[in-house]
Amino acid sequence: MRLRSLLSSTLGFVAIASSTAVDQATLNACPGYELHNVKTQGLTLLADLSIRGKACDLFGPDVEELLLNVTYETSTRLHVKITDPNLARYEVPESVLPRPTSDDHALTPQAADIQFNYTASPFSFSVLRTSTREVLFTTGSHPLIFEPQYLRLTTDLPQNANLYGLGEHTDTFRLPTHNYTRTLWSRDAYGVPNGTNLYGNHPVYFEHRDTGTHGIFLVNSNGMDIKIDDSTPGKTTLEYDVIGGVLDFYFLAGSESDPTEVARQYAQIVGTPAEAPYWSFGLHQCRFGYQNYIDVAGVISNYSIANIPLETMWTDIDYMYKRQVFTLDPDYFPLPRMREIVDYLHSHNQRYVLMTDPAVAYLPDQGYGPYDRGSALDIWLKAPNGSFSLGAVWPGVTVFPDWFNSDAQEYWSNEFAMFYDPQTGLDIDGAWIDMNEPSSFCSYPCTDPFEQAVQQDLPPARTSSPPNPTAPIFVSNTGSSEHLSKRVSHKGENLQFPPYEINNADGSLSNKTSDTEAVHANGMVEYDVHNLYGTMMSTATHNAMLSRRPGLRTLVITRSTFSGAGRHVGKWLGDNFSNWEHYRNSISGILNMASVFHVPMIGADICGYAEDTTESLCARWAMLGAFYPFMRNHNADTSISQEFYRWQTVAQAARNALDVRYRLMDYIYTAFHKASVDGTPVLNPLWYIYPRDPNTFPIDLQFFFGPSILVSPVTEENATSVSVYLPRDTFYDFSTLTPIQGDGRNIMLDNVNLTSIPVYIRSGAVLPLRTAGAMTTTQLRKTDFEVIVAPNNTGEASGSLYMDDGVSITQNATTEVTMTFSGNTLNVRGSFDYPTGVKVSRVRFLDVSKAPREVFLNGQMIGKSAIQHDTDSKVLDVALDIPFSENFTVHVD
Ligand code: MIG
Repeated sequence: MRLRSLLSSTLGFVAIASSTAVDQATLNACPGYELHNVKTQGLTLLADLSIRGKACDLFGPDVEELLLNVTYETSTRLHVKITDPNLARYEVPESVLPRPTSDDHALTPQAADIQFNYTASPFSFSVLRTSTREVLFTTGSHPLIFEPQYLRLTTDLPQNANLYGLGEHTDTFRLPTHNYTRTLWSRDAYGVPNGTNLYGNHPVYFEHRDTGTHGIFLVNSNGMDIKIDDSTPGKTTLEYDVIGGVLDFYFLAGSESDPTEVARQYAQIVGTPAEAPYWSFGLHQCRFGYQNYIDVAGVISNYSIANIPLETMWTDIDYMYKRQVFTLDPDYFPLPRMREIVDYLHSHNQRYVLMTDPAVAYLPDQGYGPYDRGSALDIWLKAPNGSFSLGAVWPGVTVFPDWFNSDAQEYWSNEFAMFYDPQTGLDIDGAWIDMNEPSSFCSYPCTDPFEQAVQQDLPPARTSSPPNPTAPIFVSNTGSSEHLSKRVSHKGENLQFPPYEINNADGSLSNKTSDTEAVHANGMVEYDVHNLYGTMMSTATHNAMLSRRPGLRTLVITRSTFSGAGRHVGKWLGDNFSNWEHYRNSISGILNMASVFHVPMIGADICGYAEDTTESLCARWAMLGAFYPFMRNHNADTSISQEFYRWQTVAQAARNALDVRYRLMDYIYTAFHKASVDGTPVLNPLWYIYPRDPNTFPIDLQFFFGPSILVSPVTEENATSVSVYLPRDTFYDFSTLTPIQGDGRNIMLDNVNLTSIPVYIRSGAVLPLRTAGAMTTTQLRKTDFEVIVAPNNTGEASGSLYMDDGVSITQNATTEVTMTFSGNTLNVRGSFDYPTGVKVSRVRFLDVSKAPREVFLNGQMIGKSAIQHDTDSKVLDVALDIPFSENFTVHVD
C-alpha cells in the first residue's frame, strides 16, 4: 500500500497541514547529513555528505553518501548540485536543456553578488546577497532527504513572501503562501482548474523583496510538489517534494533595483525566446468544429467583409481523415479545395496554420504511411517488454513518437515535408501542436486500448453530411538522441506508484497520458522525462518547419512546455472556459509565460474555448486579447460560434483594439527582439516597473504590454467601469493623449463602453507608432510612422525601434533606432540599414502646456501651418512628412 493512502486512510483528509503534522513526527527521525571532505578550488566547492545517523527511510531507503557540488558560474549565478556519487540517477538531458558554460575568469566567490554558506552538521546551506548579507534561501533546520524516489529540500522564507512562477498554473500571479501546493506533471488539463497541475512545467520562481529580486531554478523534470505554507506561526516555508532525479539548483542574484534583471539572468540558462515572424503578431482565427472547407473559406470571407484584419486562418483536427495525422478528409476537406484556400490566403498576404497531434494511429498493414514509415524507422515509444506503448487518442489506438529516438526528427521532418508540401500537399505557414503532455483518453492501466477506442467512439463519426465538393468559395469577398555515459538506475523502484504520491489532479502518474514505465530509445523511462515530451515535440516541429522553408522563421504554437521551450516555440494556455474568471486568469497566465518563463509568444483562447461565450464577454476579450502577444480567437466544437464578426459590438471592439495593436506592432516587435537578444521580458507586471511600490506586488489584472503600455481591462461582467491602480507617476491616456497623474491609489474609470479598453502610456516613453492599422501586416509595413513623445516629470523620455524584414532568421540588414527626448529636443538616431520604406509623418509631444514659439526640424524652423497645439489635451502636433531613413532632431522652443 502506498504511504499516502495509508496516511489518508488513517488520518482522513490529507491537506498540507495534516501531512506536515504527520511528517513532522517522522521527520524528527530523519537524521539529515553531515558535510565533510570539503575541497575548494577556485570557483568550485566539492564536499561529501554522509547520513548523520539512522536512516529515516521515509519513502524508500535514504541514500547514505551524497556529493555536493557548488560552482560560482558568474557573478550573478550560483550552481548547487546534490547527487549520488555511487549511482547514476536521471538528470535532465543537455539535448533538451543545454546548460550554460561559465567562463568568467576574473570572478572570485567573494566578488559574486550572492554567496553560498553552509553548516557542516547537520548539513544545511544558505544563499546570501553579498551586499546586504540578506538570506535569500536557507534550508535552516529542515533536514535534507535524498531517497531513490523521493527528494525533499525546504527553504525558510520571509512572511508573506512575494513569489512568482512555478507554472504552469491558473492561480494568482503572486503565489499564495498559505497551505498551497504546486504540482508539476504534464497533464491534459481541460478547464484549466485552479490549484492543479496543467500542461507545462517550469520549476523556477522569482522572489521579490523591498531589497531586491532573485530567482531559483530547480532543473528537474520528475514529478514534484512544491509546497508553500505559513501555517506554523512566524514561519513561511517552501518545500520541494520530488519523486526522482537529482537536486540541481541555479540561484540567480537578480538585482537590488531592477526586477527584470533576474529574468535576463534566467534567460542565460534556459535561452532567450525565438524571434517570431512579424506576421505572427497579426490576428489568428481558429475553432474546433469547422465542418468542412466551405466553413473555413466562409470565415475568411466574413472577416474581410466585416473589415476586421485577419492575418492567419487555422484549422483544427476536423480536417483529418478519421482524425489521423497527416491526412485530409477527401469528402470534407478535399485537397484541391484546401489548396485553393491556401492559395487565396497567400495571394491576399494572409497565412494558414493546421494542427498536428503527436499520437499516430496504430494501423499496421493498412497502407497508412505515417504509421508504416514510423514503424520502419522504429521510432515509437516502447513498453518495457519492447512492444509499442499504445494509447487511445482521437484516431483510436495510437503509438507515440519517441523524441529521444535519433531517427524521430528525420521521421517528423519527412512527414511535414510530404504532407505540407507546397507543390503537392497543403502549404502551411505555422504549426499548431496539441495533446503533447502527451494526452491519452485511455485511463490507467490502459490494458486494452482497443476496447477503449471502441467504447469511446474513436474516431468519432462526423456529425454533418459531406459538403458539395464543387461549392463556390470566396465569391462574396470584397477584398538527436541522448547517450548516457552511465545508464540510469531504477532497480526495484516503483515507476507507476512511487511511494510519495504527488498531487496529480489526474490521479496516478500514468493515468490519461503515456505510461511512466514506457522506455525511450536512449533507455530513459517516461517516469523521468514525461515533463519533457511537449518541449521535445516542439523542437522537432520547429526543425521540421525550418527544413520546409529554410532560412525563414516559423510560428509553432504548443500546449505543453518545459523550461527552455520558448527558445523555439510559442504556446497557448489550453482549454479555458468562456467565463469571466478565465478571462481574468488569462492575465496571470500570460504574465507567467512572458515575464517569468520566457515563452513570450503566449495567449489564451480569446472569447473562451469551452462553453458558450456572450456578446459582452467576447467584446471585452477581443480587446484584452489584442494585448496578448499571441492573439487568437479559438473555440470548442460544441460551443456557439464566436468569430468577432458575429456581433456588431464585438466586431467594433475588435476593430478598435486591433487598430491599437497594429499601430503598436513595431513597438512590440522591438520588445520581442530585445527579449531574443538578452531576455528582457516582453510583458511586465506592474512591480517589474515599480519595484518599490508594494501595492503593485499582487496586481494581476493590469499589466504592461512591452515596457510602456499599461493595459487595464474591465474585469467584471456587466461592468462599464473599472478600478485601476496608478502608481505615483504620470501616465497618458492612449486615445486622447492627455496626462493623468497617478498617486499610488486606485481610481475608478467610468463609462468604459463595450468597445473600448483603458490603455495608458507610461511617462518617459518615446513610442514609434504606425499612423493607422491595416488589414494585413504586409500592408501595415507600408504605413508611415508617427512618434509620440510622452515625457516624465523631469521632461525626459526615451524609446527604441527595431526593424528587419520580419521573416529571415539571419538578417542582412537591420534598422535600430533610439529616440531620446530631453531639453525639449527629440533626437532620433538610427542605423537605417534595413530600409523602412516609409515616412515619419508627424511627432506628437505630450504634456505641452503652452503653444511653442517655434519648432525646429534639424535646426530649420518649421512653418506655423505644420504645428498645432491643443490647450485642453496639451498635445503639440508637429507634421513632418520626412523619409524615415536618416537621423533627425525636433526641437521645441
Ligand atoms: O481533446 O483538437 O486544447 O485547443 O481544439 C481535445 C481539438 C483536443 C485540445 C486543444 C483544443 C483543440 C482540441 N484539442
